[in-house]
Amino acid sequence: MSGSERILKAGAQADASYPRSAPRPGAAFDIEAIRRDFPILQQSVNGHPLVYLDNAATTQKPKAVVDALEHYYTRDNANIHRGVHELSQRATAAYEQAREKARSFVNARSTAEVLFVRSTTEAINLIAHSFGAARVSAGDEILLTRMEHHSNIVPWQMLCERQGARLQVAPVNDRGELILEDFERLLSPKTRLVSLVHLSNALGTVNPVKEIISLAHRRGVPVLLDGAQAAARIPIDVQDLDCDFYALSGHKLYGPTGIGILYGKSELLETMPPFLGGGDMISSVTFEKTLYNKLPNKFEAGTPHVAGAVGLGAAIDYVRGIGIEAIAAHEDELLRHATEAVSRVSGLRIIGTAREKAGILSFVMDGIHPHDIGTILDQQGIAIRAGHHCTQPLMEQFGVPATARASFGMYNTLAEVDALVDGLGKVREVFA
Ligand code: C6P
Repeated sequence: MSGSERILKAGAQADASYPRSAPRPGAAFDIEAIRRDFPILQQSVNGHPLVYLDNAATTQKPKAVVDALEHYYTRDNANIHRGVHELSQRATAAYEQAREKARSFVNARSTAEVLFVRSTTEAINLIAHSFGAARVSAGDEILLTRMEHHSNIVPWQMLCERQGARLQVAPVNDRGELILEDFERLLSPKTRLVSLVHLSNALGTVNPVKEIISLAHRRGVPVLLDGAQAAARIPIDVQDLDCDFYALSGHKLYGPTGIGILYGKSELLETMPPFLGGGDMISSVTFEKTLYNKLPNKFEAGTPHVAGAVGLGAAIDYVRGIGIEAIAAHEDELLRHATEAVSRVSGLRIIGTAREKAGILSFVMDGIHPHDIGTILDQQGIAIRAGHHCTQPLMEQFGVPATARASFGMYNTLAEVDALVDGLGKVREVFA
């Protein structure tokens, strides 16, 4: 039994009274009903109905999530795992119930393998520190790919500096696909870990992660997947993937900011030292020696983001109510339609044309800076992102400093894609 399961069983039962405005599993994909669940979408921006196409940066939150946060703060708020009083028992139960939802969402074997963290960024830093300290020495190698987000580059560079290890980087081709033969060639007896993105935030490429994991495991190398973009678009089954670590951020999964999930195989987490020291991660402390708590608490020092976990639990309920497969199919249709339509805009080049793509469309326009594209679209109420998307090495490969990026969510419509394409026509006119 994990530390948190023990605490929950000794304490209050999970509160069944949390608001449940999530749709029923299996309900038909009703885009208008979904849109009504997101209050923020019902507004005008710069005199136009808001068209929110910046979902890779962060998603909007359904009312179910906002209600769960309100319910928690107006009824249950207390510190967890500590108090004997009613509110603390309720808050603990709500937090651990959210952990069980997270476990089920990624299909981990046990809640002991599911850590709450702040974000994908924190999850990767945790592994770089903790796994890095236990398993990486001078001369060892960490294998990444060229399409990584800075969050999956910088922590490894910092680790390499600390330990005297080296980064290896697997290349991508001109479509933005990982070159598997090169990846395989770079797996060496010195490789201690492979860390790669499941779904690229800058290109939309979906990596063949199962194949990659099996290549790495044949050489005894564990694999961390950065699932920041995949979590809301691809069903995750960590047991089927057999990945060793999986990181995701709640705010990209229709949940709150400041909360994320790190899955890790218990046999690895058990052998890794804690990341942060403090309250809740110990079983006993003397000035001579500290004994650490069981998993997952060993990796959750201090008061966690209880409300964030509760909100993320509500987001998971909501997303599962709609169905990840249904969301993926809807976003595929939006992406297909958008790809065809923008291809007719003169002077527009799509960056990232992988055969396996999801949810994200990056592009540049001849002679127009992506920031200007973003600004002119904003004047029409259309929110996209322009920049390097924290993937500067990838931008360098494509010979651009930045791209414009439209990224889809479950509530976007084909009409919104058409509004984007019309908007790009106006961008062209302004710069004609
Ligand atoms: N990408 C975007 O593309 P945090 O900030 O920790 O929640 O997520 C970091 C992160 C890690 N990996 C990938 C693949 C990501 O896309 C992101 C965040 C955002 O707009 C912000 S740069």
